Amino acid sequence: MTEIPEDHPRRDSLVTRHRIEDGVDAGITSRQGLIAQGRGEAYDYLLGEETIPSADDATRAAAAHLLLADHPVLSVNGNVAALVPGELVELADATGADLEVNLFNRTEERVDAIVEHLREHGATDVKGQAADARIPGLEHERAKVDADGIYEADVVLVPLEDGDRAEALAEMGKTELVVDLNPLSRSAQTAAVPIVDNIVRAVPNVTRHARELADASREELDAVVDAFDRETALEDAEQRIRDGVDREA
Ligand code: PTJ
Repeated sequence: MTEIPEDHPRRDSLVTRHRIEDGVDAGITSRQGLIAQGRGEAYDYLLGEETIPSADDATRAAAAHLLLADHPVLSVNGNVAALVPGELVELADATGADLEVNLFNRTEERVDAIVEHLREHGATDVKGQAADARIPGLEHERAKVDADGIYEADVVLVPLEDGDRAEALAEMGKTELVVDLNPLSRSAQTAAVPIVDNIVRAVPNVTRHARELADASREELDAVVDAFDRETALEDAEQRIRDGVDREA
């Protein structure tokens, strides 16, 4: 890999891109993951490559949902595993959530490689290998989930995907927290909490909020959830992308 100078104006973006390339080389990320990363980069560029205020509100609401949940699960695909493996383990620790590998382009080799990769980053228990249940109404491989994981979860964090699983999980009555840089994507549009931000900023941000809220009462957590408005968050992100400025409060 070419050395990227510390002062390169697009350094963060290039480092992130190389992490996806490394993920492909390591058998963690699918080749389609390269294309997904390119789409994400374009939206991130238009968002100003920063966490906009409404995305920060969304991460706080997501943290509150995870802390209120009986059984929260963080779903992990090949892009997410390449970009934020240690950060996901920290979020799971901060919220008591399970980690579960769930892939669109599923192969058992790639599931095993991601489970191993997460273990190398400190995870003790990673679900997704049993795949002994199915999400109703989905024909493709992403329907395969663990019976004691995503299948029975009440709150699921769903980062970077194309939307039909998001819709199917919503139909199962689960609360979905979505991370996606495209506010118009089906998954962002379906989510109870759409976090329109780069996964590399969003996951540490949810962890920070979860730690701040660790001693909050159920009433206080409910108030954080109730104060969040998903439509406003989606409109704010679209406004930032279209006009480069935030909406007036
Ligand atoms: O590992 P697998 O087999 O489960 O496959 C994972 C990918 C991501 C390849 C698969 O789910 C896919 O093809 O997704 P899509 O349809 O390309 O959708 C990815 C969405 O994530 C798009 O809306 C992108 O804008 C968004 N995205 C890409 N990179 C990031 C992102 N959102 C947040 N942070 C990113 N870094």
